[in-house]
Amino acid sequence: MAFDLDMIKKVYARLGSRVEAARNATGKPLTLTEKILYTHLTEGDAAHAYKRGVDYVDFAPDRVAMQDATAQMALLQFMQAGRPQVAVPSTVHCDHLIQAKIGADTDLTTAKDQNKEVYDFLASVSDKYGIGFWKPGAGIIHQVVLENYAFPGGMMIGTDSHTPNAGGLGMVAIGVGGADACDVMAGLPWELKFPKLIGVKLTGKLSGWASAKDVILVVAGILTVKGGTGAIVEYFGEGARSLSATGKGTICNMGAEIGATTSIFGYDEKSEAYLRGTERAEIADLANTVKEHLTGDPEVYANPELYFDQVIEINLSELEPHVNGPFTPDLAWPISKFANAVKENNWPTKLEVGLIGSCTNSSYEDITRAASIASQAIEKNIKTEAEFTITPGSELVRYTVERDGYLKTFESMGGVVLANACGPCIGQWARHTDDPTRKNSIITSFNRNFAKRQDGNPNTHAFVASPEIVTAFVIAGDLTFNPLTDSLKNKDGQFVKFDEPLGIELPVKGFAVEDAGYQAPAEDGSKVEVKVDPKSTRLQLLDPFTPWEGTDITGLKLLIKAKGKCTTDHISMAGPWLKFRGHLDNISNNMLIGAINYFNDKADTVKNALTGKYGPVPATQRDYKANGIGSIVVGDENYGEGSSREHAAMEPRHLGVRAILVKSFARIHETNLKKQGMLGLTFANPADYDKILEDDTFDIIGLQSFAPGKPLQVVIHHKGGLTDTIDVNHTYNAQQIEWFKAGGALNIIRNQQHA
Ligand code: MIC
Ligand code: SF4
Repeated sequence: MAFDLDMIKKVYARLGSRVEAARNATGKPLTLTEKILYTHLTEGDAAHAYKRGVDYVDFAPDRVAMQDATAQMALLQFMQAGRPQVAVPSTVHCDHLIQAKIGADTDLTTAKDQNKEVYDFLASVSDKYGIGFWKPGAGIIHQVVLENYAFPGGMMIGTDSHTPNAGGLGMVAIGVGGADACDVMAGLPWELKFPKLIGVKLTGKLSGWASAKDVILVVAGILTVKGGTGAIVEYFGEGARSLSATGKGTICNMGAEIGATTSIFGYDEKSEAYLRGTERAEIADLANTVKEHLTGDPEVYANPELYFDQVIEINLSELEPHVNGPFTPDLAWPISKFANAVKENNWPTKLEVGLIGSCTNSSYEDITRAASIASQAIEKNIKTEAEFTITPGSELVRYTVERDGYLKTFESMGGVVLANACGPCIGQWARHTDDPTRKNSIITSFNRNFAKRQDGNPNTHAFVASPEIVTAFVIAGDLTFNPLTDSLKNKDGQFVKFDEPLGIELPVKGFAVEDAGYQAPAEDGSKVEVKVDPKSTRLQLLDPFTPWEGTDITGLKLLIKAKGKCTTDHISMAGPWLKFRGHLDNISNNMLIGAINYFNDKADTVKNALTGKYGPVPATQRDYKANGIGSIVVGDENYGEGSSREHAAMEPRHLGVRAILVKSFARIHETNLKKQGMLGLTFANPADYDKILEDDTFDIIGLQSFAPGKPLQVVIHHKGGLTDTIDVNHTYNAQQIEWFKAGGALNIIRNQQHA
């Protein structure tokens, strides 16, 4: 049995008393989110009422999940912590490193061969430290976690920003960097600023083309990519209870795109059915005994405005399917307005490729709904115009939908089934195109659509929609087509319309699988040896970062002033670079190569203050490092949005950048910077961003009295002798200041170990 029933029993055993204590402490009825958070406080804290968005709080999560692209760094750090075994149940999932090129079988074989060294490393580290290992081909982390480990009322952290997917099954599941995972696996508490709460009340019931995906597409439009920052989004109402558990998972998954800490639904009959359907009846039985604590208090849902910081209401009965994009997931278009938007903005109307699947949308229900559209292409004799790929989320789903004939349906209308992995979603896509300089359109049922994300091509306009809408567009091959209202000409010259999609939530014959792809760790891992070849280009043991020098930091050069959107994809691109995720020095060659230089509007071209010449960002920074000179990076709003990858923080740290100064940060990235001993600072006055000039040098002042809540100063020395002194804010608490001083959180654990 993969899940840990004893652990769940322990959580449920303290649930009631923790809820009671928290009700008394706050003097109020509680949301579901609060109940779970209070249940997972480290011992002794339960009687305190926390200020949302202000107080840092220590939690003890029940589980850790890591995917292969981030697990390498997480485990390289864990190996330095000096512990014999992980302190909480943990798993590794091999999903990100499989490139989609030809089709599932060939691609998987190629991946196993090309990534052998990394897979062997992950498998042996897992074996040694007691970590469950999901082999390549087993599926995408979030789908596998939902099917096997997520449980109502639990708390999990995962080294991937879409970890919140498990919120669909009532778990507080939060994306973090590898250093955070390392702490939790080492048995240390995990801290988080007590989140604000956004309530989303769902009324009515979905029908026709509208799906769970459209709920989050609409929410993304309302809240934007920053709107969920610092908040947990809790969904409730009769509409919430009408959604399948996997539909709920889709909504929580893509909550990452609005920057939310996580999203969650309460336990209900749909959750119970899903637990039973995935062979976890014991968990359903247990959950039923504490049901009233696995949802918010009735008073809260009756008057949500009194208990949430913000409330949004959506009527599912009136919900229109949406298409979001291009280039950002929060540009939301109702399908009835989309054709016009495409024409007005001059986006390429011809659809070249449609892609369904990914961790967001690859449930049995998703596949059946998409297949019900695909089968109409065959029945109604319509030619499929665009290319079509399908990535199942897990071997369990893949095996079952193959058995039930759905993969065949896709294949017979021209679809290609890819390996159970991230593939095109993370740029692991060898897309064949005749001319990459041509503006072109693709549509996916994934979650992210930043420039270059899927195929590395800045000319690709990527849109996001539900799998059934994607499938209809693939058949039409035209983005100005509205599948709800328009007709298509079939091969017989007749005009035909699509019928509404039909889906099946859970397989009537049950799920089936031959080999789910799980490998349990050794009972006693002490004899297992983990080898890293010193000549490897893919893995490199970590050297500790140097501690703070104890003085103000002066004479810093400006590495880059980034303009506009600067996501983790801009800071540490994925795709071809994924292969270096376990080798800090090699992956540092991608540092900030996607960021746009404010002064020349170009990517990867910055002025080297030592030579006056323009060159690539990583090479320029290596030159500063070689000369013993530090630097700073300046950025705009929501810097570091997107992924949890801590490489985006470790690379600048490794190459000698001392501070990142921006208008605002995305949560995970800000924490990652702190963990690695970097200074993550924000302009007290955002307009001061405009004061930063290309030839400036910087001093960071006030570090000797670095204290929580107290701004620091940055002196900007302009060319010609003028200076500006500006206030910069930070959110470091006392503990995080210690991380900075020690040169990174890991140095503290390591020192404790050697003490
Ligand atoms: C993503 O969707 O961007 C990823 C790839 O899953 C990342 C993790 C990574 O960069 O490895 C995420 O979302 O955290
Ligand atoms: Fe993988 Fe894409 Fe999901 Fe990230 S969003 S875990 S890359 S499928």
